[in-house]
Parts: sequence; C-alpha cells; structure tokens
Amino acid sequence: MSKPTTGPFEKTAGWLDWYARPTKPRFKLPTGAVDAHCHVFGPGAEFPYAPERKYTPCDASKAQLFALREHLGFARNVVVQATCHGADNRALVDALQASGGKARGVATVKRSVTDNELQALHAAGVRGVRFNFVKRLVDFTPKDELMEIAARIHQLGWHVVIYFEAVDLPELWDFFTRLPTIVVVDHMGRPDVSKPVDGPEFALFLKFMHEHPNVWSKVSCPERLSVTGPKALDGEQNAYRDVVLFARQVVDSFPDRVLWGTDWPHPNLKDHMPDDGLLVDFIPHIAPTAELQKKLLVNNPMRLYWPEEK
Ligand code: 0GY
Repeated sequence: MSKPTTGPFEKTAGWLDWYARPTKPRFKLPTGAVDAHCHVFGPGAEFPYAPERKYTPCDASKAQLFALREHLGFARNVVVQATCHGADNRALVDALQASGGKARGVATVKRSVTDNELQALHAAGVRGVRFNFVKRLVDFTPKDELMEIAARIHQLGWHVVIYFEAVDLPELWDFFTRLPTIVVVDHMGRPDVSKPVDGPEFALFLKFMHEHPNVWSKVSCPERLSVTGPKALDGEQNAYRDVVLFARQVVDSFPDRVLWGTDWPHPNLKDHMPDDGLLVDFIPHIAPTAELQKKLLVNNPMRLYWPEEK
C-alpha cells in the first residue's frame, strides 16, 4: 500500500498514521467477507475536513482503502462517515460511487437534510445513519432531532448506528430502545475490558441486546478496547487477549446480529497503530467456528447492506 500523506491540513498533535505495510493475515477470510466498519479521510485537499471537527487526521483515501481490502482478502466494505467530516458526506459518497458496488455506507445527516438529499445518498449506497454520543468526538445533538431523523430514514429501510461509551448506556437506554429501526452498536458499546466480563456494566449491554432483537453489535476494535495491547504472549496466546471474552460472549449469544470491521484508518489511537493483518488474525479467537465466521463476516453484513443479493 502507498504511504500515508497529509494535504493542506495540519494533523492533530501526536496523530498516529495508519500502517502502510500490514502483514498478510494467516486467517483465510471466507469468500465474500465484508469489512463492515472502516472510514475514508479526505484527502483533505479534495474533501476538506469539517470546521466543527474535534481532530484532524492523516489522509486515508478510497484508493488506499480499496488496496487494503484486496490485501486482506475482503470482498466488500461498509464505509462509516467519520466525525472529522461532520455531516458533509462527499468523501464517503465519492468512495461508494468509485467502488463498483463493493461498498455501502453509513452517513451523518442533520435534521435539515432534504428528502432529495436522502434519496441521493441512497442511490450512492448509503443504508444507515450514525448517531455519535462519544463526547470527545462530537457536540451534543438534541434527542428529538435524532428521533426525527430516525423516523425519516426508517422509511428508506435504513438503520441507525450508535457510538457511545459503556458508562453512558444507562442514561441513553430510553432513547436507544425507542429507535424504530435496526440499531447497530459500534464496538460492543466500548466496554471497559479491565472490568469483569460478568460484571454489571457488560451485563447491561448484553441485556440491551437480549431484550431488543433489533439491536446488533460490531465486535470490532480490540485495538481500541484492549489494555493488554497488541503484544502476543508466547505460543498460542494472541494479541488483545483481554478483549476476547467480551467479543466471544457477544458472538456466541447473538450470532445472527454481529458484524466485524477493521476500523481502518484507526482514528485517535494514542498508544499504537495496529497491523491490519493481525487484526484479521484476531477474528478466529472471537468466532472460532467456520459457521460463526460466515455469519459474522458474510451472512449478517450482506443481510443488512446488500439484502437484494441474499
Ligand atoms: C471509530 C472510532 C473513533 C472515531 C470515529 O467518527 C469518528 O471520528 O468513529 C474513535 O475516536 O473512537 O470507530 O472510528
């Protein structure tokens, strides 16, 4: 893959660039696997970052994303609008349109979005909107505005992707459980993996999924959640081992409602930048059978993003 570059914008201090030479994964992805959570950033010279952004990333273009897809062995991508582009979905739409049908998208829209604009996003391949509640990433949007957007996109058959921290789930519960669409949680609701997997915080997340069959989860981002980090222990021990029990529990309990994505180009990591090949090698630790892997990587994302092909 080509090396990361930056355009006219100055990256946030301490920014970690994506990994230019990921290893080839040892785990062979099933045919038709979907990377169901990844982003494009700019390039800033072509698609400027939003004035209201909380960080300025290293550029990560559609061509670089598609090269990674080929290198890792994925067939398709779901590109999720990143907060550094605000509600300006041009870079996302450009990537979807250039993908030859191999990418679908999740956009960010404001209450003021017109029906024509929603139709144009649909035509480009958008199938969901993202509501972000992570305070370091976005300013607050009133819940009645979000509910209004949810009702409108429900009519298009889209879903809502939610991103929040585990400690905020109690306060957000009423809003989340009133959403009329399929609701996809990013990164298992960001559990604190230094707490017990059978403790009250993660139990609340599992209850959220148990009681609401419209709730799905991405079991992605071990590199973001892990405290033990990427270093494998000797022998069979894998990287990000403290995340395994959490993700396995979700995959085992809800095999038909889980998705997986690389999260390339991994915004806002402070500690290390993951090798995307090693991230793919993490998958069999959380989905140990061929059947679970096929559901996680092929059947579930295809049902949600390419239902016409199922
Ligand atoms: C992720 C996680 C993060 C950032 C964003 O849209 C974004 O800016 O999603 C994060 O900083 O935790 O899923 O990419």
